[in-house]
Amino acid sequence: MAAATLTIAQDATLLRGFAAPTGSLVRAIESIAARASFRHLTTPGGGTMSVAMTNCGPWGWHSDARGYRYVEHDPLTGERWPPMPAPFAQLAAEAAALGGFPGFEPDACLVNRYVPGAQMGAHRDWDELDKRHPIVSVSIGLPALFLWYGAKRQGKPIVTPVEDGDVVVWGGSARAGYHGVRKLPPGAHPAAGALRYNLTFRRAK
Ligand code: MD3
Ligand code: FE
Repeated sequence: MAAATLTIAQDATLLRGFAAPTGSLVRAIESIAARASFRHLTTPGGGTMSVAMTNCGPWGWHSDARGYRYVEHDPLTGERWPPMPAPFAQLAAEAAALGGFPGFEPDACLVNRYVPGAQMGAHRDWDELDKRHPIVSVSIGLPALFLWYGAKRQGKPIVTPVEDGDVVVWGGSARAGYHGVRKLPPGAHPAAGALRYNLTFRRAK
């Protein structure tokens, strides 16, 4: 059970420590990455993302010169993405229910890996078919600052510190919100070393 729940914005809930301890999640991520390597995707605009990504589950998020989309096969290997571990799906469903979204069955889990200096600019998650489903985000390893911009991509964000084991559930009126992650400061974490991971669970299709 989460130690505390905090409302970041309407329909955006932070469940502090809900996924702790995270050692087993880190080991599961390492075994996913052994089959589907972390890679730095290119954006349609020609840039390269500072966050390295891989996926597990039936659908994986992908970006290249052609655009953003979900794909069933890892473009690096041609193989299906590694299966979503049952504890991942269960964690996402339990968190979603606590955040007010019962019955969440994710079919995609994007795994983000941040080294110090990596960041994610303001964007919204908009490649999923049915925006009525929430998104669940699990923070692992080094602490970071979530940035919440809301309806517009510009302006001053609400800044929320997130730590190892914290889970954010957002849907409803927050589903269309712009958000990002501030440039990761250096540090060391017992489970994840000098890294931050984020699991982002979505219903893609
Ligand atoms: C909801 N990744 O992969 S938290 C993504 O930490 C992505 O790697 C983030 O955004 C990450 O598309 C996951 C996203 C987030 C940030 C701030 C928020 C969600 C928020 C503030 C309020 C509510
Ligand atoms: Fe996002």
